[in-house]
Amino acid sequence: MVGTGAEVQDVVFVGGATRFSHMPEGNVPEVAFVGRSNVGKSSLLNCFLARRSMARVSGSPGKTREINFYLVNGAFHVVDLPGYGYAKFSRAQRDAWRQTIGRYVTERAALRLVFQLIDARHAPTGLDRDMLLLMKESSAAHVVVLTKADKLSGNGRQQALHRTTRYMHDLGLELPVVLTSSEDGRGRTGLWEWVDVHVGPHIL
Ligand SMILES: Nc1nc2c(ncn2[C@@H]2O[C@H](COP(=O)(O)OP(=O)(O)OP(=O)(O)O)[C@@H](O)[C@H]2O)c(=O)[nH]1
Ligand SMILES: [Mg+2]
Repeated sequence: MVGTGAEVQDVVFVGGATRFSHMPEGNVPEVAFVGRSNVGKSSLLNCFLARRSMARVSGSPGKTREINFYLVNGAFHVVDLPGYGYAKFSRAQRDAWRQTIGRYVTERAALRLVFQLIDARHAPTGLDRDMLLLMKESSAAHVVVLTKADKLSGNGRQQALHRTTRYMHDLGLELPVVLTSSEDGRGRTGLWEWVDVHVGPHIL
């Protein structure tokens, strides 16, 4: 069933928050998508949920401005975070976001799993590195997700996997890496498998 979209019976937009104190209360388990602006978070979230336009996608970076919560199958939240490092935001705005996202990943009790997205075509940036290291302080599981794999050849995809694994090894991290594309659906099953492991198979 996984990979067909049949595992998603129901998706409800719960709301958007700009501050930690405005996030939904309760202990519904959460799975978050984080990464640089324009890396493909909203697109991958739509692919994962098998919904064409649940989350807003844009060609220009900085589209997602709030932390958006979606309730899936009445069982867990999927969380779309604003991208970090959007150059057109002011320094103060970027610092504020960084703080909110940082607080979200380290303090949110319901957070079970973070998918950290990195563009498969590019080496991780300093901000990706900051997030990789910040996640050491989170109790949630952490999976690295390479995006836009459809833009690479088979050889390019292998190189991206090696480069990312080596980069993390140099940081003292051993994290799973999943290669994905929202265009062709590659890796979607892999994401669901990690949700199974960390949120529970009862959701399927
Ligand atoms: N070829 C290809 N393009 C993609 C893929 N995922 C996203 N894109 C494109 O990349 C751009 C940004 O996608 P979004 O999903 O809006 O990215 P985001 O990370 O949510 O961006 P912000 O909300 O601004 O942080 C859009 O033009 C998408 O169509 C993919 O897997 N393959
Ligand atoms: Mg977005």
